[in-house]
Amino acid sequence: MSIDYLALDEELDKEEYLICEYTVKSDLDIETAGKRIAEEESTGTWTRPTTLSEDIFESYGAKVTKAEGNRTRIGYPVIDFSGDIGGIPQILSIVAGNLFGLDSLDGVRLVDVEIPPKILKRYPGPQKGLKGLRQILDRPEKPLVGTIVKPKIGLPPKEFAEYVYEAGKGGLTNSKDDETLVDQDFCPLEERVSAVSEKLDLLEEEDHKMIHAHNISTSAHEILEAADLALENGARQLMLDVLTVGFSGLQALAEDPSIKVPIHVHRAMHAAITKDPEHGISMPVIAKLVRMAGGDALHTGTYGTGKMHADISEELESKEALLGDMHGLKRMMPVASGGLHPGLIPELMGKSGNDVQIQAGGGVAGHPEGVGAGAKALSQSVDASFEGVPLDEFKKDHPELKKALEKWS
Ligand code: RUB
Repeated sequence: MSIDYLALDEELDKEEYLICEYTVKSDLDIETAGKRIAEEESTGTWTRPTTLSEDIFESYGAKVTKAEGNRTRIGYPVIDFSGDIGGIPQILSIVAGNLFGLDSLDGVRLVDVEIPPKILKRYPGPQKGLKGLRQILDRPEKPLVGTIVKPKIGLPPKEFAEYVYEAGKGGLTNSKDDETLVDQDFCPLEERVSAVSEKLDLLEEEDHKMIHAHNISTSAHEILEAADLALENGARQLMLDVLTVGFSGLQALAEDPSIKVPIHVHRAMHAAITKDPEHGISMPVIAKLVRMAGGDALHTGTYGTGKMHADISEELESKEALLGDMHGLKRMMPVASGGLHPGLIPELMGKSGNDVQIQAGGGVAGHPEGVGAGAKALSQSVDASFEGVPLDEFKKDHPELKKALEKWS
């Protein structure tokens, strides 16, 4: 074998390679572009090192297995990821590292990653996942339906908890902190968790199961401490902003034996990485990494129905990344959120199916009759769509839904 980084058409043993697919924008032909990536991220650099032997290349060099159109597939030998430490940071430094800055490439996008069992076996993945969340909430088939307490910041703990209680009375199964709320002086974590837990206990006594995801996104060395604080005060679910915290923070939380509650994963900042169709990392890749790291529910978008930018085919792939087979890792709950209101639910559920957590902040708190009515309207819309009844029909017997549709349709 010569040292040229190309092994085109060579069928790589999928057990022995981690395979990545990239799209590339460059004046270089696609084979050369693929070769530059493979060199940079394995045994090469901009020039041939005199220290590089054929043996080293053969054992550790990445191989370009496909180069067609603007797509290249590169196989990284499993041994490049061996050793007891390294984890997801090391995987990313290899498959999504320097390559993004190579001057000869105007754009590179990591669109897919296939992680072989030899690597995956080091990751327990979700502890609860989709099935666990459904069991906790005693909701076997219907979508979970939730809210994000609004305004994003500003409510003191008591009012915050009252919002959650009203939302639960309105039929919601889930609620959560917004991604920007953590432990600010106006709503400290400890007081917030304790006030919310009291209300969730009350709802349970009234025969309604609901959980609230408390945001503990903080510096790595404080995450477990924040989790302890929340759990001591009755937290039933924790939440992390995975990209601002980092995958390692999520993994540290998910794999800690004291964490027995599900982890809701927000993706704030993802669009800086995922939005450019010619550069960055696709959301399905991030979804696979979150599943490895142990998240139980992850925001994957609203299929263009809500306020956030959407690439619908990537959203479907993200859903598959959470729900499809991943060598034994539990399935995760996809979360559809961002600009939703009751009028959008039938279209959303047409794409998401029933395995989804639907949540609305403004679409609950902005209801003309307040949070309780907003929660009812959202639940009614989910019920109607689950039963296949058009909203115009359903609203006749459901005044809260009728009011919501008058405001937002
Ligand atoms: C929801 C909200 C969430 C977005 C994030 O509030 O702002 O943070 O869901 O987007 P509202 P994504 O319901 O009032 O819009 O889920 O796409 O990551």
